[in-house]
Amino acid sequence: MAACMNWLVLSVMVAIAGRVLSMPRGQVPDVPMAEFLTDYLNRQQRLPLSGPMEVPDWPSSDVVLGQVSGVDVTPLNSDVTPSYAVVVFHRGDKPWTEGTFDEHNVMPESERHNITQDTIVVIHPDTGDVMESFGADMFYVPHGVTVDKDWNLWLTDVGTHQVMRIPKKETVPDLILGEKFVPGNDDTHFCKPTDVAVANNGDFFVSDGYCNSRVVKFSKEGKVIGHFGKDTAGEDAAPDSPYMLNVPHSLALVEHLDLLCVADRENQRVLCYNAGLKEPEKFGEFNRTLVPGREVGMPYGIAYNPKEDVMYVAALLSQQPVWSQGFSYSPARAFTYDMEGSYLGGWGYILPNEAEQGPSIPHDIAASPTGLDVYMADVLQQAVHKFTQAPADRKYYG
Ligand SMILES: [Ca+2]
Repeated sequence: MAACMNWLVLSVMVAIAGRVLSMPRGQVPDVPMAEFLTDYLNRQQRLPLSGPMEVPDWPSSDVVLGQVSGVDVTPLNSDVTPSYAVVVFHRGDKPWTEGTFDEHNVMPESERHNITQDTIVVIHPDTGDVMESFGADMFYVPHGVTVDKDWNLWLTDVGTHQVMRIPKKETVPDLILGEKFVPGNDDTHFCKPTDVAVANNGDFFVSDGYCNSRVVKFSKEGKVIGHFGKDTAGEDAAPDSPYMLNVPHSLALVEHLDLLCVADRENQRVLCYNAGLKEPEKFGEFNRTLVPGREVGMPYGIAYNPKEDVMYVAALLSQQPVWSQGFSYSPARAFTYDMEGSYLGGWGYILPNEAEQGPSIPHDIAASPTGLDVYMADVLQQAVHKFTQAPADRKYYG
């Protein structure tokens, strides 16, 4: 087993080293955070490389996406085929660029034209074909997508600073939170909200976001219950405090533990708090560190797999294969942790064909309700990837 894993690492390294070695010296990417990288490489050599393997040629070639910011899956329905579907949220022909916001986090008038393509694409988990698409002329800067147990879609638009709910089989929202184009930090305003997590009892949580540093809890009816989190850059900042956040970017609920886990992206850690579903008065109490600071880079997306009782973390170590110890090394983009915070392995390597297409940012991740498959959105590659643990589909690259 270990030999096989070493072979995998070597194959990936050699494949990408070959490409980078053929590049002019000036194009060889700089080593970011050299010390961190050495530690990272050591850990990857020490620990088993295990995790889902990428399924090639998924989705089908007729799936054309812009920047893919979000991915989630529908609940399981074993009575139909497929038993679940993959939902992707993307930015069509309108990427988030430097000019999208002014210095006050407001979209200038000149930027306020919404995306004319269907921003929500539902994909068949097996064939990779488009099953359905909608969401044209509704969104400005798509970000997070979450499907709840009743098949409602929860979407965040960082452009409008709003959170929307679209009911099952509908294409227009029945709930909109936040004031359109107006950033703020109170019960009726967000500032570039990133993600939503929905509990089985209907309570929901919003990570808010790029310019606020808080997580807000709402009742089923959309009434604010409470919030936690302060800005790391604030006056009373204590950078190591678990209550100081810097871009809470993704949420994952682990209901049987009554935990809400938060990808604290710029602090490069994943922390879990009491979700207050069983004991409401404890909402927001820090409970545990799942991924310690700087262990795997910036966590963009997190997803809990209840069948395996593990958390998947999509994180960015570097946008490029990195150069170290005479090799170009393509970092893993996804990691598995158990709920005690033990590192179980890295996976989701940038493959040579992807590396040729330019930088990669793993922006969101979702675990299938079967517990077998994992989907990862890559915002820069404008792609969604499928990974699987089903042995028959396993494929090693080299
Ligand atoms: Ca998501």
